[in-house]
Amino acid sequence: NRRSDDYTWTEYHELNDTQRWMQNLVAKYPDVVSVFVAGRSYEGRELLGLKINHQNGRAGKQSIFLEAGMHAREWIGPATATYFANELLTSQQPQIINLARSYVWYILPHANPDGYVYTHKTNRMWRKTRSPQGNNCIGTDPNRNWDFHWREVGASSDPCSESYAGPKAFSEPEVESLSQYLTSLQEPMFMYLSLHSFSQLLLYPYGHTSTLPKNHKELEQIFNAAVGAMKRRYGTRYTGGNVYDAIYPAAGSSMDWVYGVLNVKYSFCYELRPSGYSFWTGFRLPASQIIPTGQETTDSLVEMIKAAAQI
Ligand code: ING
Ligand code: ZN
Repeated sequence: NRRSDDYTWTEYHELNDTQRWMQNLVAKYPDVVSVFVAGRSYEGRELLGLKINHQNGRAGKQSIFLEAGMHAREWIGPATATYFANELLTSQQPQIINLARSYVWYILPHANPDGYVYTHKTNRMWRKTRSPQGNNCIGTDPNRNWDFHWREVGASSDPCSESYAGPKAFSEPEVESLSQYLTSLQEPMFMYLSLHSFSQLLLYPYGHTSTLPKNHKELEQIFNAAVGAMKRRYGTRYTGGNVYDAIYPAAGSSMDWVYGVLNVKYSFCYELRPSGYSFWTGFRLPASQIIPTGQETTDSLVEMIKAAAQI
């Protein structure tokens, strides 16, 4: 299939290209790949994702859900999600082949498609959704809109704020429908992963309190394996920990909701490359770094999942 082979990781893609790439993968790997629609955005776009499920793999598999693109301007997230999906489908490495066959994979590259389109067409620095709110301001922060300790801390009630939590929990169709979709999945969920950028951090719950989650010892063990593997290939250094202490108080994220409400024991969020604090350059990671980021993040995910499976 020529068109799906045209898709590359040497540039950032528009939403339509990535959605077409996903549809082409179904044609290319009909026994393994299907697409799912986890709802629709405010402007009516599909929340389109890839399901990778090897029928000849193990019986009674658990799922791993990888979400990216919740924040529109964080372009390296979707690029890394599709890179990783491509690895699961094409890698010859035994560890990755094993990973692809051992779980049912759900990969959602664009959890906020309206925002992503807006960053291509109008404002590269857009973060939120695109639904009209009060005071003539647009958008809710979808990573403050989940119904778990909603708006308690680190989330704004000002519709013009970049971290506006929305008028109520699950006010955003993207967030509400994704939560419904997650609830509806048949397989028990082994792990939930959320890709953001930037700062090179690996985060785990919670964002609403400094009290550590019940299985924090396990989470720290998995964290150490994942951060160690991230450094192996290019020396890329990650830090992190629980959201509240490692970055800032932030209630209402997808990671915390999946952990706290769906009771998924292993829920993590990567803040991908680059390191540093420059607002202006941080979201504009050069396209030449997509592949290295994809490689090291794949290394990290392999070790993360291996460490979690050994617990
Ligand atoms: N950072 C995340 C944010 O939503 C985060 C940090 C991750 C908060 C997980 C809560 C839970 O603010 C970026 N860059 O978006
Ligand atoms: Zn983000």
